[in-house]
Amino acid sequence: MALTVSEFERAYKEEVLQLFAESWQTASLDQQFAALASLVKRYSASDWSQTKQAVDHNNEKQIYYFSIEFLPGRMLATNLLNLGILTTVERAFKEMGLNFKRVLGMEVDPGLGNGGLGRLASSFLDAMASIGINGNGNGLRYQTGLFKQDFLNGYQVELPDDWLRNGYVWETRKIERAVVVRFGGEVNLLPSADGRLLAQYRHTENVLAVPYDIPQIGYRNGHVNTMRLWQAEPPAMGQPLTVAQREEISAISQSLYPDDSTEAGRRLRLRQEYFLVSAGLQSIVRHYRKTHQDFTQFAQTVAVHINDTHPAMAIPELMRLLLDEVRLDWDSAWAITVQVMSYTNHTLLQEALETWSIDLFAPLLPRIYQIIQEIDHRFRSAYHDADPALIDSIAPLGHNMVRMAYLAVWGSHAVNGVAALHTRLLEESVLSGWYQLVPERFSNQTNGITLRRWVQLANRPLAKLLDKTIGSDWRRSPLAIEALQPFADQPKFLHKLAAAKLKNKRSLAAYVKRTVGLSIATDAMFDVQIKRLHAYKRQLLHLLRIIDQYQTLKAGLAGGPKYVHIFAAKAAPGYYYAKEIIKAINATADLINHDPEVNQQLQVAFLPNYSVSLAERIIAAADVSEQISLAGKEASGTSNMKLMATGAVTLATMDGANIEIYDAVGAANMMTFGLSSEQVLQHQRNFDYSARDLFERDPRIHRIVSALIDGTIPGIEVEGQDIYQSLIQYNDEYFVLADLKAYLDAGARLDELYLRPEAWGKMVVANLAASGRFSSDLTVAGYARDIWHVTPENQVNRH
Ligand code: 26Y
Repeated sequence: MALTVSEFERAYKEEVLQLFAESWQTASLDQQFAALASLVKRYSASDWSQTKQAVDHNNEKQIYYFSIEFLPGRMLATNLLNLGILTTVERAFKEMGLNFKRVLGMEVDPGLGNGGLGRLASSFLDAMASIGINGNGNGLRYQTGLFKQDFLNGYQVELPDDWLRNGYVWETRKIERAVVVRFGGEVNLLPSADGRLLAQYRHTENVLAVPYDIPQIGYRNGHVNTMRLWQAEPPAMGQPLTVAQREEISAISQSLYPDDSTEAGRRLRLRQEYFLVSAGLQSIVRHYRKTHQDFTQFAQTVAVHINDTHPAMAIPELMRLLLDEVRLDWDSAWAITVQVMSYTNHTLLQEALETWSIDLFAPLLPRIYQIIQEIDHRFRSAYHDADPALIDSIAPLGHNMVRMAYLAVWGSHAVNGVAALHTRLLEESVLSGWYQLVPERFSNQTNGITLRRWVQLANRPLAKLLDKTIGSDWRRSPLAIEALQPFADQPKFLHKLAAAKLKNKRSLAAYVKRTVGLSIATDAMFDVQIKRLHAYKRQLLHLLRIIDQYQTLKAGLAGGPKYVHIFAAKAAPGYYYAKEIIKAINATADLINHDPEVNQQLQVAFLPNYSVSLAERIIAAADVSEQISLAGKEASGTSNMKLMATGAVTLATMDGANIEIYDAVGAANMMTFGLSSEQVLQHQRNFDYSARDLFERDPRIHRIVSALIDGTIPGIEVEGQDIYQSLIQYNDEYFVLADLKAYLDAGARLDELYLRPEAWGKMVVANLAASGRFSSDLTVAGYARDIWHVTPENQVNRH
């Protein structure tokens, strides 16, 4: 939008006055934030309304991205950038003598997700708006988000995230769009006038689903989509409810499950999933009916995307609506459902594949269960010629279980994994039966990231340098950053690049000082591992390298570059082993940071409360990106992309999207090591891996691992023992010791390169130049083409 500095200033001052009866000079930071955000909302309102009108008017297809998690991050800077008024507003704030950065920092960072899957969902919403497709989010408005993490004596403590305390400026409550979601009770199928059975419900628990809409502004294209979050409330009318009943209802959208891989709190979780799906689909169907006579157009105008299996009940729920309310016959309803639905899988971990026991499921969702039984029955009949053992092993209903992934594949026309290796492993293992049956449904859609957020906003020094060096095309066309490649050989440019990095390191160092009181050396290599804490992600492997560096320094054998190791990671509250790793890292950090013999060369900072906004601070300052999961376990990873896109070099196993990064930058610009997923599989099949052998035979490994139990690291008597046992006694499920030697060697090679600034700079440039392909604009363009069958208004091409 067009806006001059003085126009903005006038509007802003008026906004402060109107909202708070306060002069702009005396307004608090909170008020400054609120006034600016409210103005931005106003600026986007007409585009928002026009986008919605155009959709209806032109009968355009809408994508609904159903996800139990969203991690949008702070939205003010993004919205200003996407409206095209960021620099104008910054200039105005400067003129007024106000601190723009601090105002941005007043915004809450909604933690409505655990990690990768939630952040991906939000990045897709940004991308859909930015490439100009009608794509809406459908999620839950959790009253409390993911816990805030603090450390007490090195242990993780979880604090509630009361993110709505001061209201959420971007949302609008749409009570007139509320729908009722029913749980429990009895369903009877009664004959009706049209000769078909009519589902009659009795004694159901009725929950009011109230939508809150949040605008999702596209990048400088006037396109504004909607993220809709549902809140559960007791219905205003009907039977009076007891306090306990009301609480049970509100509990549905009370809190996010702070768990991203293991099963937990089953019943409430199931209620959340159905609530999300039913509310979303009821509102879609209702909207469609307003503008259409019949359902012949439904699959051409609606696509529903299921983000992992948590919303997979969308399949039977859409069937329910089409059968019971629209009154279509089964075959027509099923044909529509399959055309509408598509499903992304995000995990290969067996324990994260969702199943529901029928004992729990059937009484809570009787009609949905009936429909799943029918789906299962018809699936089995459709394949009565096929191998019965195969069919039985992949049918939606298993032994007393609803198998959500299988239901999702059968009810969707498209299924995808999130990186090439992940998709291949899905086809070969987790979903191999399904791949045999319906191979045409499978495709790979490698994840992407919002480069605008990670580069344009979170790495301003780099962004400025890019503008000066190659012009600003890269801001709109991600692949245009390839033009940077020739500068890999220009020492002057490399110098500026290093200066930009140093600036980012200084900002991060100031933050670290402020928050944890540690002064980190800004002339050190910043070696970063940021992601959820999980055994398979192997933060332990990183810790063992740090112990090795410590022991080397203590033995008086210095030599490598100065190091600052930076961790950020939350562990699921019930994940005991992950919490032990946190304690072990913190204890090691404590030891190292306080030892004057080593702390000039080596430091460790574990920053509490990893979140989108903390990631924004860390990533721009990183030199090394640790992506060291056991091969075959990390579906994709996305911090790997964020880090390479902002000038870090990747130290990685051949896992997830690390492989695509490797393909993009080449062997010379990335450091890979360790077992391949095939080798891991082979060891698992042959039972020929012995961690104890490695420990006993390799003196270096022996020395490193012994530090966990011999008192080297004070304060981990229990944790050190447990971790040691997991490696030696229980044979190291994640092959940490198997990869340790290769990891240390790879690290040493990286050290040598780091000590040669030009060699390092070359690698950084190669990474930056190749980063464009990881833009989620391109990823989403792939979904649009292969899965949703819509054409973006703004053309973006991956190839
Ligand atoms: C069933 C339930 C407990 C559950 C809840 C959350 C299961 C899984 C999850 C979340 C999974 C997740 O975040 N997966 C990550 O998705 C990213 C985006 O595709 C990937 O980059 C990352 O490798 C994967 O671990």
